[in-house]
Order: sequence, then structure tokens, then C-alpha cells
Amino acid sequence: MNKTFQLPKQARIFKNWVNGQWVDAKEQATFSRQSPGHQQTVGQYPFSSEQDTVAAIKVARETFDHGQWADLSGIDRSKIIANIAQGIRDRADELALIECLESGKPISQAVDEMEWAAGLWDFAATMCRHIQGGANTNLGAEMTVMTIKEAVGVVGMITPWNFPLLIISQKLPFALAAGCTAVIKPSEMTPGTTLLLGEICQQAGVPDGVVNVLAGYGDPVGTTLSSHPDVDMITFTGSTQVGRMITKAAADTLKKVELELGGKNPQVVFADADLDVLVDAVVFGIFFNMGECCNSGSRIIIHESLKDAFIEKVVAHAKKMKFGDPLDPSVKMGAIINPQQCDKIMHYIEEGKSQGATLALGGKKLDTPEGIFIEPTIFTDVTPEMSIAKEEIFGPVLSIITFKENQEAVDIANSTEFGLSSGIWTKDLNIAMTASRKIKAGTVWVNNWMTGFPEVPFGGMKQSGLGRELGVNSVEEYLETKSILIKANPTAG
Ligand code: TXE
Repeated sequence: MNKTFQLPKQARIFKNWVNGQWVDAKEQATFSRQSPGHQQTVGQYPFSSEQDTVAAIKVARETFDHGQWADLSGIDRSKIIANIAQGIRDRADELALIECLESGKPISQAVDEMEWAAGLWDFAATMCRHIQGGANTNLGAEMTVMTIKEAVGVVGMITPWNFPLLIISQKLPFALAAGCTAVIKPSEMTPGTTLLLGEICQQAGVPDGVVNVLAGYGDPVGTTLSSHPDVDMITFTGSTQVGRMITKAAADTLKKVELELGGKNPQVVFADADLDVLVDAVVFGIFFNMGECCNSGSRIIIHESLKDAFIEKVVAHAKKMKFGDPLDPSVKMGAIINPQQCDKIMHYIEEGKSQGATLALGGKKLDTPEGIFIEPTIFTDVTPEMSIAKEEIFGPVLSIITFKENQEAVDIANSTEFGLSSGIWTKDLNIAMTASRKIKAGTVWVNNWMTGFPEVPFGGMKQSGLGRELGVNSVEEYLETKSILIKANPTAG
């Protein structure tokens, strides 16, 4: 990356985006965010209350019920959504800097994330024109049935801190393509880019009231969205624990719930795999975004014959990872999101050691005046029962487990409560196909890791989620099907 980015001299003041305007929270309450990589206040945001949330829901409800958005033609919505993609590209540097400062991620990764996000809007723009129902004339000469597709209504969107603009771009464009309106609550740690997205949507032609964004905490903003009767659907990305809470809160009003949750993703390395090919993907897979990634490849399940050679290569490769100031364009690992997450990661590292795993690299926290960093960490001699093999750490910690028989590898891969993503490394098509079919995960990468396309559905099995994002059916999540039965020549009696 050639560009350079500077730490701003002052914190940026953000407001909520409601009904096409910047608004304060009730009584001008605010909270602020320290950059985890610089220990400097980088943003001040409205501290939204339950009343602020109810007011935004009312706007989204009124706009859905009486506004024009869902009635526009697919062509018109498509043009506006394509404009939003351009709006993100036009402000990509500004957005990337905000994400880097709020989250601590390396600036080069934040810049790439803006382009991925814009690509999702490009894709959603193409979907608008394919929404259509069907007709059935096979039910007797006088009966014609139409099945039509209608927008679900008001969608509450609750998002996490690890990829703020990318994750909202896995939801909002598809909901807008369907004709829905939205109230969005980004993570309290990284609200900046999602708030600005509201303004980008307006500038692209989205009518006021369709997109509303509130900064604030899970309780009360997320809880109010989840339980409010005027919200028809909730889509959430975050922890499995909060996903369960949202599902329970949504039950009383029987909303549709779509969840993208955690993972403890296995990469199975069979005996014939080419280590030189996979080592890059393994290092990227675990240390990208400091391991704060639902798709991080945190478990390597490797045939015992390859273990020693693999450890040597992966440790050598990981040692070259530059970590430090997130604004340094050559840095590959930035700061950990907050002290609580850092404590959680360090707790797992200590448990790994005490449960008998061998530390092959890293394991230390570096508390610098600038921020909190954790070294790229690799454990070997991990067994499937250890907590570092079963639980989502959400940090730069790789666990290496060995197997003897291929079936054993699949059993270990399936031995956690999660089922988000998985990987298989082999040159043997039979092994690849057999294992791909047996592993319980929403995604299986064969001889690659974390490759993504808007065209490919994404989501989890087991405790990793409900529903799918992206893919050619992604708009379906935000549509209802209505059957209209029309009788010709009705007669009395
Ligand atoms: O996530 P939370 P946190 C995992 C990861 C991490 C752990 C905790 O293991 O260590 O979760 O991170 C909002 N009702 N992932 O605490 O709490 C909250 O304000 C409604 C996996 O940040 O799940 C934020 O906007 N909403 C992950 C969002 O939920 C509530 C990404 C996510 O916060 C709420 C992030 C409530 N009761 C963390 N409580 C992934 N799968 O990508 C909180 N929120």
C-alpha cells in the first residue's frame, strides 16, 4: 500500500442517523472510544436510550408502511444501491481510517475491507431486478394463483466490531434490494463507519427514513430492537451467547431471526498435502485481523507424519508477521480490540499451557503506551478436549492437533459446538469429497482458505448460526411469499 494515513489531532464527533438527519441522543448523552492501537480518543457518539431506539423504529415503520421504497421498481432500487457502492469507494480512505482507529486493525486491511464492502453493494444491485414470484394455472380452469414476493418490513440489524462496514454490507444492501427499511445498531466499539453509511445512502438516493443508524450499547438499543413489535426481523452477527439472548427476546413477537455467530474452524491437513502451499493460508487464516474473525482457521488438524515439518514452517512464517502500530502500512497485525478481549485471549493462553499444550511461538501480551498487542501464538500437542481446541478465542492463537486415521480427523473437526467454516488440504479428490460431505460446517474450503465471493452463501450450522447471507438467494431472507388465489366466474352456493 502506497498511501499514508495520519492519526487525527482531535476526536471526531458523530451523531445518530435517523430519518435522513444527524440527531443527538436524548439529553445529548454521549460515549467515546479510545483507539486500542494509540490510546487516544478517536470518536464521540450518541449514547442512545430505549426512547431513541423506539423513535427510530417508529420512523422505519412509518417509512415502510407509507413510504415509497418498497414500491419502487427493481430497476430504480438497483440504481440507488449501485450508487451506494460508488459512495463507499469515494469515501474509502476516510472510512478505512475510522475503522483502523476504532478497531485497531491494520490500515492496509481496513482499506481492503472497504473495497470488499463496496463489492457486496455492487452484487446486491444486480439482485433487485430478479425478485419475482410465480403463477399456478394448474388448479382448475377457474382458479389462478399468484405467489408474489414482498419485503419483510422493518429489519433490526445488530453488528459486531471486527469488520463493521463489511458485516453491515452483508445485510443492508440485500434488505434494501428487497424493499425493507432498517434500524441498525453497530457495535459500541466501532460505530463510526456505519453511521456515515446512513449519509452515503441518502446521497445515493435512498429516501429518508429507510436507513436509520443508532450508536449505543446492546442494552438498551439491541434489546429494544429484538423485542419491539414493530420490528419484523432481526439480523445479527456476533457471539453465540448474544445470539441466543436475541432469539429469546424476539420470541414474544415471533420475528424472523437470522444469526451469524462464532466459529472454531478446523483446517484438516491430510498426509498428502503440500505444506509449502498451505502454510501461507494457515498463517493468514489465523492472524488476519489479529484472529478476531469468525472465519479464523484456529484449529489445524494435521496428519502426524507432517507434524514436525509443518510446525517448523508455520513458526518460521509466523515469526515474520509484523505487528504494532495499526497505521503503519507494513503492519500485518494491529492491536486487540479492548482490555477485556485481551484478558480473554490471555486466559486461554494460560489454560492451554496448564492443560498440557506446548507453546511453539509467542504467548505474551505487550502492553505498550500506544496499546495492547498479543504476539502471534502457536500451540502444539493440543488435544481435542482442551479449551483452546474447543472454544472460540477470537485472538491470534493457533492450536495444532494431530491425527492418524482420516475418519479420526473428521471426527475431531466435528467435535466442537460450532459449524461455521472448515478447510481441507489434500491432492486426493476422493479424500476431499468424502471429508467435505462429512464435515458439519456452512463452508468447506478445499486447498484454499477464506476465499469469498458475494455469489457464495455464507453462514453456520450447529451453534454458528441460523440462515445464510450472500449468494444468489440472499434477498430471499428479506422477503415474504404471499399467495393470491383468484377465482373466475364465482357462482352462489
Ligand atoms: O460480542 P457481542 P462482543 C465473539 C468473540 C468475542 C465475543 C464477545 O468470541 O470474544 O463474541 O464479543 C450487541 N441484545 N464474537 O462482546 O456481545 C453488541 O452491542 C442485543 C464473534 O463484542 O455478541 C454488539 O453490537 N444486542 C463475532 C453486538 O451485539 C446485544 C463477532 C455483538 O456483541 C446484546 C464479535 C443484547 N443483549 C464477537 N448484547 C463473529 N461471529 O464474527 C450485546 N449486543
